[in-house]
Amino acid sequence: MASEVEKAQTAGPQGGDTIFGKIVRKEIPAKIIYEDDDVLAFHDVSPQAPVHFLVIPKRCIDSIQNAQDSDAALLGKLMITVKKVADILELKDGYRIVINNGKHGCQSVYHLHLHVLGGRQLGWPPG
Ligand code: TR5
Repeated sequence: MASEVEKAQTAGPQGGDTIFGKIVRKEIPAKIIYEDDDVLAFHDVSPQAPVHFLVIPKRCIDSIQNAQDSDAALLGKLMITVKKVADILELKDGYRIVINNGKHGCQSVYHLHLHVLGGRQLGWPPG
């Protein structure tokens, strides 16, 4: 199976629909932790830490680079959702929030998502 770096070499916007759109529409299953009208949080299928979940807007913004001024409230809500879900999962000792953007950022799914990683001591700097 291709690594995330390999996938990111060829990935790109897919006309606003991706595998995450299918998760939002419940066409494919995901381990959902939290959802409301605007956002969805679910466990990453290939966790890179004991806790690794994704927070996405239900409306597809393909990448942070293509976010608009009018998306500001929704972007803020994504951050607040991270905090809520971290409380639900009792990540009391901290966690990391990551947004991969574009090829060099290693983005493979072009539906904006915040990675949240925790449950162990993370290293720095990332690769
Ligand atoms: O590389 P970026 O930042 O785009 O991250 C994409 C993330 O989506 C990776 O961490 C993948 O493991 C994750 N991913 C990919 C799929 C998937 C998923 N997480 C939950 N459920 C998933 N399904 C059902 N299908 C995927 N292809």
